Amino acid sequence: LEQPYLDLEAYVLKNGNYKHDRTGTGTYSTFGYQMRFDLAKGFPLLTTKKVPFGLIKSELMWFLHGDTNIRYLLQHHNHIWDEWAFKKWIESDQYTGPDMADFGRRSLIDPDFAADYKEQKKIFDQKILTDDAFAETFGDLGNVYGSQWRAWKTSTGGTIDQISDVIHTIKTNPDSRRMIVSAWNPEDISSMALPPCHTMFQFYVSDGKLSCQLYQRSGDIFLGVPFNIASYALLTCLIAKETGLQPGEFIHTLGDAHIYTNHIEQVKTQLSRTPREAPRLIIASEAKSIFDYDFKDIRVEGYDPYPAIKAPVAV
Ligand code: THF
Repeated sequence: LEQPYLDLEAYVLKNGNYKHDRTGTGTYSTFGYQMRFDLAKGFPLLTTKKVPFGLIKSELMWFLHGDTNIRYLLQHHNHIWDEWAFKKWIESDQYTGPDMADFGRRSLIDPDFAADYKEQKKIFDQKILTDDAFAETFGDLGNVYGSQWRAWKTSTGGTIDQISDVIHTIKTNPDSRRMIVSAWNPEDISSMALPPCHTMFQFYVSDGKLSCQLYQRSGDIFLGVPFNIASYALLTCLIAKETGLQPGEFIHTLGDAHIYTNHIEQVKTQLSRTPREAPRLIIASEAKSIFDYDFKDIRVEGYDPYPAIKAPVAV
């Protein structure tokens, strides 16, 4: 099931163009690439390295609740968005600690700095969890996915709940060719720390099956893309259940698909492994709606991955 992903890694290793990037790390990249995953054959959580499904679940719940504050993620021991909030904090005039400029890159090359960073990050996380006013100011990432999905701002001062609307259309007019959710709001881009990577997605119903295609403008192949595949596969399965359909395909279309230069060895390790059988997704209870799932209601069964492969995240 994960072969299309391994093919992508191999393709970019072989054919990627060297490119400088925003983060100063450097990447090998290709432009325009598509993968297809048949969700009837299993759940596309990679087996060639351990991918933490719990983090994927809490991130998706966070989006679906329309939440944009990392406090929820921290409460669920999920740190994948920390760097973006931390950046806002250290760049503010309220921050008086040691200089943390360019912390992502410096912590990779300077062990003393890395220790300071870890300490400041711990203080920051603790303040987000315990200080309401602080969390409100520095934990919020602005108009990221949760807000665009559930409360897109209109020019007349209202909001649009794109997720509820698309579920309604799937139920009432499944042949529609307009079942689209957009996270890309041109008005907000200039004020965002990280403009949305998952730009828009579209649903398609045929033969009692629900498919989803994502257009992702930029994909960090080693770290981000495995999360993205599992996350949208989970979203598709949840919406299929909610609308009385079977899961169909997840189609992942990438714009700039890149491997960071400091992930090359990790990619080679992963490609040396033989994929195992994909796990199955279990959605236990009948939640009232897709917005009401409890953590323990959603799990994977039969997941037997190779060990995790550590890699630094570019900020
Ligand atoms: N920034 C970069 N450089 N890559 C991304 O994929 C990315 N994201 C989100 C926001 N900024 C990004 C966050 N998604 C990990 C996974 C997904 C992320 C961010 C980080 C990560 O580090 N995963 C580790 C495990 C982490 C853990 O166990 O805590 C891994 O090995 O998979 C685009 O979605």
